[in-house]
Amino acid sequence: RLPTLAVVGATGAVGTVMLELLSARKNHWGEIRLLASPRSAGRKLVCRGEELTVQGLSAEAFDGVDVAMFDVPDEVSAEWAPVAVARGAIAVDNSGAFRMDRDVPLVVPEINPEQVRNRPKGIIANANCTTLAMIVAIAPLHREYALRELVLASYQAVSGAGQVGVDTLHDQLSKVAGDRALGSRSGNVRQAVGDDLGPFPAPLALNVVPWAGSLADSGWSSEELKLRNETRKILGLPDLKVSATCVRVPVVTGHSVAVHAVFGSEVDAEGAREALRNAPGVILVDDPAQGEFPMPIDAVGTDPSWVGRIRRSMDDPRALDLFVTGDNLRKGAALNTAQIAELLAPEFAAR
Ligand code: 2RA
Repeated sequence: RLPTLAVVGATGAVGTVMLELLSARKNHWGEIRLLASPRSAGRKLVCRGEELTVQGLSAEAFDGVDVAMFDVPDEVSAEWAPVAVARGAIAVDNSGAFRMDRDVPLVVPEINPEQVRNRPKGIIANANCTTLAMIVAIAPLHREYALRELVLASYQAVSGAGQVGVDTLHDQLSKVAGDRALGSRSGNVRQAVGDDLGPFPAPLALNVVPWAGSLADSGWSSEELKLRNETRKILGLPDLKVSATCVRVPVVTGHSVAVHAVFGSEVDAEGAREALRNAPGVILVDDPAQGEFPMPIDAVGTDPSWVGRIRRSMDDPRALDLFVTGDNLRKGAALNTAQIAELLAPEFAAR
């Protein structure tokens, strides 16, 4: 039989992309049930060409559900994923609530698909969008050269902060548009943008902000720690050295990462390109002479991680520098969740 799928958080930024993906991908599902906060209950959304009515989140709403995807804030997942499991579902969670739990696998289908079977809590976690953009490109290089260290700088789109992030950037851009004096004198961009900074600590229009997430120990941001911890867990390298600086940039969709990767063996740029050409979930775009680079304006709306600017370090024959871009709402969120759920669907065929 075809399993029943619940999409929790169906009306959010990631949920919206999820409905598009479920409509476009090969169908694995019988009933699809859309769940959201009570204030969205009753809204009508289209999925697989069918109009569906959003139901309010409740324990009973999970009755008969085989797989429940969660695209909601951490605290909502922390409360409701165990409820879904208690009602008989497998939960696939896109929040940060369970990612580092020892009893919850952190799955990227191109890298560790077998781990979906190892789920003592009935929960499988999806990685953070910045980790996902980078890791699909790093894993094939790790297999080739044995990764030892990563030094990362992210360039994160405002949609990572949800629809409110997107609205904030557009509002700010309309306030600064056309004023050619802006940016040439300290303070005037702040004045033009005004006090409404949305979810960001500083204006994003005509600016970059070296901050994403919340303050963690010793000045690191939560986003920087996620990159480190999740990369270690997914690659099974608990001692991997990772230093990251996460930066928010005025891009609507598409997280990018500049990567300096040090390996255990000598690397060469063409060998790295070859490994990436053959890797699942990766597209190689590396022809600077023709102006071909991985960029968010091209990667948005696509499934793979775009990789390019591949160079062997001039100072270390074991190190590569490269640039990766991926759609943070697709592979960074909805697509990876959908791929995990699809790995589970065959379990129900025999029931
Ligand atoms: C962000 N990574 O870009 C976060 C979203 N999960 O803000």
